[in-house]
Amino acid sequence: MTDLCFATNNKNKIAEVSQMLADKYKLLSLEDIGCHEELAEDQDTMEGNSRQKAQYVWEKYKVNCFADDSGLEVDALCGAPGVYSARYAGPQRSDSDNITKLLQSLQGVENRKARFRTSVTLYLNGQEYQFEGIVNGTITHEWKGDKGFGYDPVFLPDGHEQTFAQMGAAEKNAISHRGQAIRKLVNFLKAQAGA
Ligand code: ITT
Repeated sequence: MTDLCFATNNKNKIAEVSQMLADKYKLLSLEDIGCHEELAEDQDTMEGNSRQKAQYVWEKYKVNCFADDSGLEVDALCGAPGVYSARYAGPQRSDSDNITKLLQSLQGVENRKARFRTSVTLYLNGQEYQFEGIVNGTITHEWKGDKGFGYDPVFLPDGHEQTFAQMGAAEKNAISHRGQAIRKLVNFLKAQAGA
């Protein structure tokens, strides 16, 4: 089994991906590799941020690793909040403040098209690979549902009648930006491992 670090402190993300990699890779957390510092993510694109985190871990710890970064891009807001999605309404990183600000910004706006995007960067034996996942949808006028996190209560994916916050985790993962990017990563890793 090959060791592979997921450069995140989010335990839910690690559990989810760990299952998908089955017995080919042993998934390690930042804690597992002795990395206790906060990883910088101060680039102005999601690709830049996922690269920054993965590159840092590879260069400092010499462990194969990957990192992700996601955000919501709203057409009528010229792609905002994008890479700044977590702090859209301020440094407190409050999901409800972010949604309130988003709905206010879109008050009276007819074009409600938006997409969630995830960038994943993998460092495998010093080589860099990037994977992307996108899900298109619209921003609703009201909050619907109480599952998930972030902007889920106001994001209605195209072709569906429920917001992400009304869906179960498995249903959301099957279509979500993060689910798509992680599946691309997993398929690539399985091919590398000769699965
Ligand atoms: P880590 O960097 O610690 O992994 P994070 O909260 O910054 O956690 P992301 O980079 O994945 O998570 O996403 C940045 C923000 O984009 C997140 O705080 C949400 O506001 C929003 N977001 C990303 N994915 C989302 C999703 O699936 N549903 C709702 N909002 C999401």
